[in-house]
Amino acid sequence: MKNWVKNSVVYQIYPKSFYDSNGDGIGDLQGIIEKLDYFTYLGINVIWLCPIYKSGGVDGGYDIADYKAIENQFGTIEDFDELLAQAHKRDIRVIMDLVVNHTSDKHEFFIESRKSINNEKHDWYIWKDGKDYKEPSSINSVFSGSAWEYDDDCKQYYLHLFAKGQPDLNWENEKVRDYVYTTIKWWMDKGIDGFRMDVITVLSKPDFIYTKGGSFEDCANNPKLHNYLKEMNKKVISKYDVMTVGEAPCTNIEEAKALVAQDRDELDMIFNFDHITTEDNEYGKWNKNRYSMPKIREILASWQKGLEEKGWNSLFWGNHDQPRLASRFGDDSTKFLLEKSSKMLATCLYCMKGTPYIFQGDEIGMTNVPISSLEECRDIESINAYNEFVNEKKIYDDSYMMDCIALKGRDNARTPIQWNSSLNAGFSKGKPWIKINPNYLDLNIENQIQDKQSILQYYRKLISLKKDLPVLIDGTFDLLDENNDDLFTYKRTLNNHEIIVMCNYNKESISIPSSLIKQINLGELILSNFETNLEDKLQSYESRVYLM
Ligand code: TEU
Ligand code: CA
Repeated sequence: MKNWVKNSVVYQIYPKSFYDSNGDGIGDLQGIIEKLDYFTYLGINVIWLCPIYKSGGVDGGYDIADYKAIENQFGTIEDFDELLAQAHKRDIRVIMDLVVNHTSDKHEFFIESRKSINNEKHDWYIWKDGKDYKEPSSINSVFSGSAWEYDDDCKQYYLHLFAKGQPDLNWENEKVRDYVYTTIKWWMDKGIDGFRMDVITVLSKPDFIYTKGGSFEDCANNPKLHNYLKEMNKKVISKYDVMTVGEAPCTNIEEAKALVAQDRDELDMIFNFDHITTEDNEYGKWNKNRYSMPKIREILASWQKGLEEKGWNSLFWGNHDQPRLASRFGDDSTKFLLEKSSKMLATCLYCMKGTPYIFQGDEIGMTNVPISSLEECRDIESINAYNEFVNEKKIYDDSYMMDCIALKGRDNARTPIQWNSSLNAGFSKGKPWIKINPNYLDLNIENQIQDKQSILQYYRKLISLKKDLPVLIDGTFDLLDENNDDLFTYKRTLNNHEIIVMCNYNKESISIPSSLIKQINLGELILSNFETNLEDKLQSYESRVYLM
């Protein structure tokens, strides 16, 4: 694990919603260039760009039609080169999004592949004959419906774990792997600093998926995955000073160790989702369940311990696929509670061991956006789920499904960044591609730069603390007071340096156990989301960091 990776704080940018420089209502690369100083101001040293490649336009850029061309709406490859140079000038590294489990159906390779079963690109994808005029097996797409789609030209079905417009690549085919490695090399020779790798754990599907069927989970972490990742690392990644983080849904700690342990020569770290899927039920995320802190504490602590010796954790609450952190895990019911809970959640997670990933807008406590009709939705996942649950299976009625989409839909994370209180929150001079959260008039970056007590200013302090204190980088993690249903308390230890972090996950004030009072009285309070701290109580969503 390279030191710069361990000492990094990554900011995830969803370009389409970050900043629009040319007034077409769509965020773009020149817009990111204009805002680079903002990352320096925050203390960010790595930015992760969600896909900016030519795309089929069905899944927010995650359906790539040309891996070496920039989608027109974001700009040109020269704009990208300028962004990279300007970022590097500011000691900001740039990692890109590698989406190679599938391509767009508009990719020239798939256009070739579907022409006929004898086409030389045919087995670059996963084609199977139907069975008695039905799909080859029973497996569902993550975006509703069957994961098989029939093609009239070559009279076969192709697999798509995601949308029809996202045919899965056949990683068994060495030509596919070599093409991916040359693509990675092409981007690394341009000077990028690494990749976030999309659904990297499902590259190798087990054979029964094609005959009997199964689930998305069955496709994760199959044996050949490690061969592919070792090959990718050996042939290209290891030749560069870069970082890799694999998106790894359905991955347990043992499987994670096999992916990120240094001696495995596969990935630097992964995103696992255990702590952000605790509310799921038989209908996945489409419910109104609220999380429980003790459950999340148990999960986060087990990952801290699980990867302590071998491997390295990523630390994230949200991303472009999750609802807004402040609404989902925090309390957005009043400005005061939004501020306190946002600061507490950042403290609780980012003081743990691992690399923090901050999703754009969470540093100012952006909240879920009020969505009342399907017309306001842009995300294929929500739209398809609505049709499945309301129209096809009649599991929910319109209003219940719209409530679930308002709570858990991915559009919540994709509303434009709220820069200031001017037209369109200062995001664009044109009509934005997606609804802007009406709370931008007060909840915006400009206001929070001025306000010393803002969430933004707190994030700046937290980020600099994280980078300044070796105990927060390399210290071990141990839970304290672990059966307390209200307080999440842990310590970090490095030689004789010790940090204690205490977080109240409740709106109500909670008394501090006397055993803890004795301990913290020996320390120095170095960070809190309250200016006055009571001797024996933590106030609403109060967090404290003590240097012992
Ligand atoms: O996400 C993988 C994935 O499983 C997501 O569908 C996510 O877990 C789910 O939407 C949460 O409800 C990656 C990308 O992050 C996502 O944006 C893409 O839609 C997906 O892969 C396909 O590329
Ligand atoms: Ca634009």
